[in-house]
Amino acid sequence: MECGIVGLPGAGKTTLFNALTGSSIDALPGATKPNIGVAHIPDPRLGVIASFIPTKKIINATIQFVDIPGVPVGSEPSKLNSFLSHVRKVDATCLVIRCFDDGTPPDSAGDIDKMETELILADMVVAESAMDKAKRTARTGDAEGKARVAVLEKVIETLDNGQPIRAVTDWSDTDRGILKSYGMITAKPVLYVANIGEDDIAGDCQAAEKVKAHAQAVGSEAVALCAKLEAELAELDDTDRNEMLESMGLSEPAIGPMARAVYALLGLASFYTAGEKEVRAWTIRAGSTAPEAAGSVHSDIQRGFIRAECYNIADLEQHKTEKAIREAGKYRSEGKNYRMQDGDVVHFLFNV
Ligand SMILES: Nc1nc2c(ncn2[C@@H]2O[C@H](COP(=O)(O)OP(=O)(O)OP(=O)(O)O)[C@@H](O)[C@H]2O)c(=O)[nH]1
Ligand SMILES: [Mg+2]
Repeated sequence: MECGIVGLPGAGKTTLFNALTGSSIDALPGATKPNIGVAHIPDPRLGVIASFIPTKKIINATIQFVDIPGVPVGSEPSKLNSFLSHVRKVDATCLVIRCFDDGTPPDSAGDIDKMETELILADMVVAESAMDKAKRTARTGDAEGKARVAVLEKVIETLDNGQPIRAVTDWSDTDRGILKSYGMITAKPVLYVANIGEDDIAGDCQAAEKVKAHAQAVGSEAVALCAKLEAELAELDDTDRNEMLESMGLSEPAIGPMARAVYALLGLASFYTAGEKEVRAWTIRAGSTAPEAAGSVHSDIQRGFIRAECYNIADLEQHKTEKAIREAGKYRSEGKNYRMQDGDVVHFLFNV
C-alpha cells in the first residue's frame, strides 16, 4: 500500500514527506525525481497496551509514501504524463495545498482548482487513447474489451463534465479493477492537506477553511498542518519534542492524525499482538478474517491457523491484565470466519 503526495510546485510536499518519514531531503524547488520512504503510523493505543503489558519493544504500523515532484501546470500533456506516471501507481493521494504565505498570499481554492483540472486533463489523455484500443478489441467480440469500453465511456463523460472520476460511486468491482489497470489518478481516494504557516497553528486560517469546505463538498477528508514545523518536530528527540508541543499547546504532532487519516483512506485497519518481547500493530485491510490477519504476521500462521484468542483494548483498560480479562469471560476464542474488529489484541494458535 502506497500513498502519493501531490500538489503544485512549492506547496510543501517534500517538507511534509520529511516530516512523515523522518527523512531530511533538501526541499529544493524543481525536483524531478520522486522520493520514496516509510512512515511509522503514530498510534496512542500501542502506548496504552504497553502500559499494561510491559514489553521490550513497541513496533508501529507503517505506510509507504511517495513524494512526487510538483506538477508543472499548463505543460504539454506528454510532459505532464511523465510527471504523473508515478502517481498512477499509488493507491491513494494526499493533495498538498499551500495555505502559507511564501511572498505570494495563498489562494487555496484556486490551487485546488488548478490541480484538479490538471489531473482531470491527464486522465482524459489516458482515457482517450485507452478507448481507441478498447474499441478495437471490443469489435472482435471480446467481452473484456466491451467492459473496458463501457467503463471508459463513463470515465470520459465524467471528465468531460470537469469532474474527477471518484465523483462516480457506483462502479462494480470489475469496473474498479479496470480503472486501477489504467492508473486513473482522479479515481484514487484523496486526502486534502492544508499546509498552513507557523503563525496559523492556533488561529483560524482562511485558506485552510476553504480547503476543508472543498473536501466536505466532495465527500473527502481534509487535515490542516504546518509541514515545516512538523518536519522540525520529527527531528527532535522525545523530550524536546514534547516541550515544543507543549509550548504550542498541542497534544501530538499533526502528522499523527494525518497518517491515521491516510490509513483509513487506504481502507486499512490495525490489530495488535502483545507480549514481553514486543507490542506491535499489524496492518490489514479493514474487514479481514482472522486467518488473513494471521497471514500478515506469518504465512505459516495462516496456513496452520487453528483459532485466534483475542480481546479488545477496552477490555485491557478495564481489567488491567490478560488473566483478569480471562476471569471476566472477555477473552474470546474466534474461528476462521471471524472478521477482525478495530482494537483487537490477538494471540494466534496454529499448527504446521
Ligand atoms: N512558512 C512555511 N514554509 C513552508 C511550509 N512548508 C514548506 N515551506 C517552504 O516552502 C518551500 C517549498 O517547500 P517544498 O517542501 O520544497 O515544496 P514542494 O511541494 O516539495 O516543492 P516542489 O518539489 O518543487 O514541487 C520551502 O522553502 C519550504 O521550507 C510551511 O508550512 N510554512
Ligand atoms: Mg519537492
